[in-house]
Amino acid sequence: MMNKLLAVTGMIVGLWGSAVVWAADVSLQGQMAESSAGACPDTVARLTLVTDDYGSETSWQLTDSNFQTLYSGANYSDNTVYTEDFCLANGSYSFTIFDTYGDGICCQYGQGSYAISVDGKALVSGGSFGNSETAGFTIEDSDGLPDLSEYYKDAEGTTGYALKTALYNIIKDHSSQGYSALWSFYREQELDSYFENDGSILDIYSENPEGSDPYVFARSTDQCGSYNSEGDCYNREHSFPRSWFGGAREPMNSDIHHIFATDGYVNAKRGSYPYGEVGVTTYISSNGSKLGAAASGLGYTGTVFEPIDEFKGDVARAYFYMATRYQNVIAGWENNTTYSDAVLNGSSNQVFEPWFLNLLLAWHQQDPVSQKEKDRNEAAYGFQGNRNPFVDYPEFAGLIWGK
Ligand SMILES: [Ca+2]
Ligand SMILES: [Ca+2]
Ligand SMILES: [Ca+2]
Ligand SMILES: [Ca+2]
Repeated sequence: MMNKLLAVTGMIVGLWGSAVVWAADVSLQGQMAESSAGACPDTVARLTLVTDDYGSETSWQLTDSNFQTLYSGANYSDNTVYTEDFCLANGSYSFTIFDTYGDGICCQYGQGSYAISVDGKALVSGGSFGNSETAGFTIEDSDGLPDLSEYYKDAEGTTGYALKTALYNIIKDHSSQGYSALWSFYREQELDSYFENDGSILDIYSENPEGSDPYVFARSTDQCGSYNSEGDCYNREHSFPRSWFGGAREPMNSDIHHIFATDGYVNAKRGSYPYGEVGVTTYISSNGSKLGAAASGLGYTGTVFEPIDEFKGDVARAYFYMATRYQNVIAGWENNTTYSDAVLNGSSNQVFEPWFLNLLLAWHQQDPVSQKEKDRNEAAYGFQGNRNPFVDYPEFAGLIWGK
């Protein structure tokens, strides 16, 4: 696809590099719009660029949310109208225009301008700037469904439990690395590059996002081990407790997507209690993770464990992953323990009891996907060969479970 896009850019320069006649441009633009729009499965956005008296000073680029340059242009003639069509999947984009002289393209030496529009409606526009100007915009097409990347193509156009099943088929065949390999993942990947950025283990039960941490774990050397109190060592926390799936059974027991490095002592406090919002706190960790009686109105009465706000969405998306990756077997886990029964409803599609599903969806909304999760998902993909779809496409949760 990149080759074709680059070819389109090159073609425009070739065709119009010396064109100054407006009438000729119009007919060429018409051909260009038809040919590229016809080949675009997504949304066609059109750039209209009018150069000023010094067209050669102007260049631009269009980048996606991963900072990849999708389109670019340069070497323009003076006082000329150019158009170029972009074929864009749903997502966020940045358009940056440059002027090498530093006086923009309007309005001292000509009346230059730029605009990007979809169906004739301008998303961004301008012309008066200095060395450069960046304008962000978002593309959403009319069916309301996300345009999926190559990994997820087989799920394109599906919603509800059909989407969940399509995702299951995409992520189900991961390559389990075994339980001890989790240590090497933590050593290389589960590191604080986001808060203190000190390369220590990033522990969701002790990280204090607003300030310094109560204690810090050196990777490898502070692996558990035995512990008597917080800060002694870190171990491998099955956010989805292993007893719920029947013990140390693979591949669940070693599935990195739901197993986080956490303080051993806090992990033991959490035990296999359901996550939930605490009403009366009986234990609180140094970073504010709580154990206690469920808050009234939660729809569940019993002991629950509440991570801090910063990591609520992280665990919610780990649960969405579990419900999807193991949808072939998860219906059979309900009666493994009292707590699995409290959380699971015995189905392979909805998977969760209503109170718990509402909680997960709320946490998912309140704590959106962070860079830490994106990086971890990418690393997990390298580690075991499958992805957490709910990190890549947060909208999947709503498309599957409503809300
Ligand atoms: Ca830290
Ligand atoms: Ca911190
Ligand atoms: Ca988070
Ligand atoms: Ca149940």
